[in-house]
Amino acid sequence: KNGRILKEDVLNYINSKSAEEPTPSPESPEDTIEPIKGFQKVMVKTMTDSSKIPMFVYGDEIKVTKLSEIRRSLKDLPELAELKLSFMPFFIKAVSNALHRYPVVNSSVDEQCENIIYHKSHNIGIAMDTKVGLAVPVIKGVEGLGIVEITQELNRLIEIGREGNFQPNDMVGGTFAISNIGAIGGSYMKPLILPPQVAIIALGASQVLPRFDANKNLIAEEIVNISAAADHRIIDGATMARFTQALKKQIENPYLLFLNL
Ligand code: CAO
Repeated sequence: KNGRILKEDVLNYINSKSAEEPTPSPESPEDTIEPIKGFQKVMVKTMTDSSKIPMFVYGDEIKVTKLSEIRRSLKDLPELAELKLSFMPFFIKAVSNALHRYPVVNSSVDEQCENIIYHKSHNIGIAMDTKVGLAVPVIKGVEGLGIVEITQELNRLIEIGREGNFQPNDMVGGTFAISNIGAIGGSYMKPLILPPQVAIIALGASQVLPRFDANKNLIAEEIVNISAAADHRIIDGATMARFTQALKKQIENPYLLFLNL
């Protein structure tokens, strides 16, 4: 509906039967055949649809040195003892603040690409590597949440995701997505858009690297690479570059996050 995937669509698709073809027999008795189902089946459909989108990827590096310091100092506060505060909630908040400035990045398109639907809510999907495969549960209404509330919701989704126990409602309504492949490793990944969404970012692993400061002194900086993919039918490179720069500015100076700029 309105280009959005609803709970019923997820359930219908997961439960639908594969094409009425008999299961193929293995070519060799040593081979095994496994039917594609569940989250993997969702991945087949989403990624096949995604391949039809003319997309581009914009890349940059973000200094997370200050963010790391702040995270380290907050992490051990007794008030946050129950929470696991990673980089992610800060990136999620920075994305939402940047979406306020570039609303087309938080839109979807209908199937014929005749209408752009601008979403009021920032429902941020988080790509998760779970026991049952790739899942993208959604943190809803991020524009109205603070860092602690985002962390609570992320922790809840990671906890239930560990066993693949998501509720259908956790999986629908996404308007933008983040894939933190750096939690596993690797400095760069080209992410693929999850239609009907029109943009996604991937984050690489943070690395301490030599860089020059404003006075051309060599310093150690903690760096995360960001790759931002967008649907080029409705988002141009300049918009995605500005969106990413707005996000980068907040991560590099995390105090801006709290000003909701
Ligand atoms: N660089 C360096 N360290 C990172 C990092 C990064 N980009 N991302 C996470 N870490 C660190 C965390 O800070 C944490 O360290 P501490 O224990 O010192 O706090 C540790 O790695 C474990 O983090 P986490 O994975 O528990 O939590 P998270 O909030 O950072 O990430 C999640 C959560 C769900 C995004 C992640 O676990 C995950 O599944 N990532 C894979 C996403 C994926 O598969 N993408 C591909 C999609 S396309 O096929």
